[in-house]
Amino acid sequence: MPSPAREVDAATPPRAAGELLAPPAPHRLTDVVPAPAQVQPDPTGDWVLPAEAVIAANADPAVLAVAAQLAELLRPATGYPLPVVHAASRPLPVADAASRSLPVTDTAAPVGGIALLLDEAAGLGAEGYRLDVTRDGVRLTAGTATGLFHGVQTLRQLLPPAIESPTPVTARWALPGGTITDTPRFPYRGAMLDVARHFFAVEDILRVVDHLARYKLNHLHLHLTDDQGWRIAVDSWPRLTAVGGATEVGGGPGGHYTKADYQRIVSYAAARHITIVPEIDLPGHTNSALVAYPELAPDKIAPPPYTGTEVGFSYVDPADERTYDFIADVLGEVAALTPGPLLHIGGDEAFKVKGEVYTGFVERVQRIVADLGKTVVGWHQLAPAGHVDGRVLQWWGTNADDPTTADAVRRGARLILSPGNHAYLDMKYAPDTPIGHDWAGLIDVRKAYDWDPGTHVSDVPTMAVLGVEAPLWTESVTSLADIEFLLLPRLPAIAELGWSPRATHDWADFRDRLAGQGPRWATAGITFHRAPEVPWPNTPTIPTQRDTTQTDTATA
Ligand code: TNX
Repeated sequence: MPSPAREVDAATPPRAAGELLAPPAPHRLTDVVPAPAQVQPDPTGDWVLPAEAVIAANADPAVLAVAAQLAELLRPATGYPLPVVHAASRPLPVADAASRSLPVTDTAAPVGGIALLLDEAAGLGAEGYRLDVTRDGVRLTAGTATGLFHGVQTLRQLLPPAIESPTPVTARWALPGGTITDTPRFPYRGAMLDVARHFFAVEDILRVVDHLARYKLNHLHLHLTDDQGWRIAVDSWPRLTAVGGATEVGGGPGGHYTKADYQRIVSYAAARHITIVPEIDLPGHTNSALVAYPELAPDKIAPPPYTGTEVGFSYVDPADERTYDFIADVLGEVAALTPGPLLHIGGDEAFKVKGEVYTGFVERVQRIVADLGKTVVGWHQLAPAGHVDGRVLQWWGTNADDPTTADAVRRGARLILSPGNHAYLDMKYAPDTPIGHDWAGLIDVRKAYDWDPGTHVSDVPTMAVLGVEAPLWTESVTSLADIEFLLLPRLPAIAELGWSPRATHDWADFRDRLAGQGPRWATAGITFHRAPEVPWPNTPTIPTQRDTTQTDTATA
């Protein structure tokens, strides 16, 4: 497994004195992933973040929270105090005493600072933002705090990669001048993590949330249950986790999330403008539930726990009313913990529940979800079942000619696109990739990038496409480093398909912008795959410890 590329490249010659004196040009305004909708560079507007900069924000709690997040992103590497102040005039009651003595400006766009401003009339929609970098400072404008949050991710990428350093470094914190106006192509942009095949600690999930946030993804789908383990606490059926949660692929100890754990994930994600989509996979992929509650099994006999990687053998009894009590209880408790509107009921690979028995089962479960006030999502195997308001199908096929799904769309379903041969993050990059599958083919970065969610499935109009999702199944994935290795650099490719206008689609351009992310990941200590088709910079940026004899103005 490649480890983060942090080692110092001993072969690099010392830089010439002239090179050190000449300030490096800031990044180009276009060096952003996902590609922004509109970029108007203004070379006369380059700006360098000064040590005394303030972050001014509207006196709206959600905006102030984004301002605080921006400050937290910039403080470790810069070592600057970056106090958050009201854009109006008054300083905030910040705990940090040093910040109270700093001058507070009266203007909405303080000279020498960064302003975060809500402007509902700016026409930027639910998630868009505008970023203006001028010689006087930076102004981020959006109609929502979510838009400002996405703008902060752009701002972060426009600073030198050393901004990712967890400790102070000496750098010229330059931003390229100009204006970015940016809104997403699709409203749903997500990733999925299978925590059932292997269990992952809450901290690992929070770190995945951070990776999603960087690339403006807004949904994290958690595959919470499968044959090998049940991962979410359900008070009314406690053996699901006590018994069903104690296994995983390969015979490891498994684990589960308490309700408090799950709520921690939900609120951490919400603070990053990401919605959790919980999945309870039904009627198949249920061996762990059957081990815990044999009454749900068709033969009422507890199967042995399963720690292999086959699929399609287990199912809850669709002919027993007790099964629907179970489902109503489980979905009720999960819905109550989940503020987001979507509830995923799986539906895939239930090979032993066929025809009308399957569609009848799905229709009943869809009604249970609707009665809970949630919108149902399921894998596209749900397609033949009757429509229910708002229903969303997650398409994971590899043959885009799928009349059954197209027909469900005609009956009102919307689609999330996760084509197995482009978006599946558990597929190997190349034959020698040490982990992952290849049943849907090999997926290198170009394969992940070169498709169009808007036109991918035959006879499905772009209007019916809610967005994209990159699933990561974890049969062969056992650590956070494994997760990151498969996620990066393919997740940004899927993120760009979900966010950027189709007109920006260009492999050569994407490849070059993606290459610029490598030094950021390396500096932040994030594992990634050095995909050979991406021109990664030869020398990863090595954060140098801040030289305290050198002042910021000397380097600026
Ligand atoms: C198919 S994709 C599955 C999963 C496996 C995955 C492995 C889908 C809805 N079902 O159960 O983990 O393949 O790639």
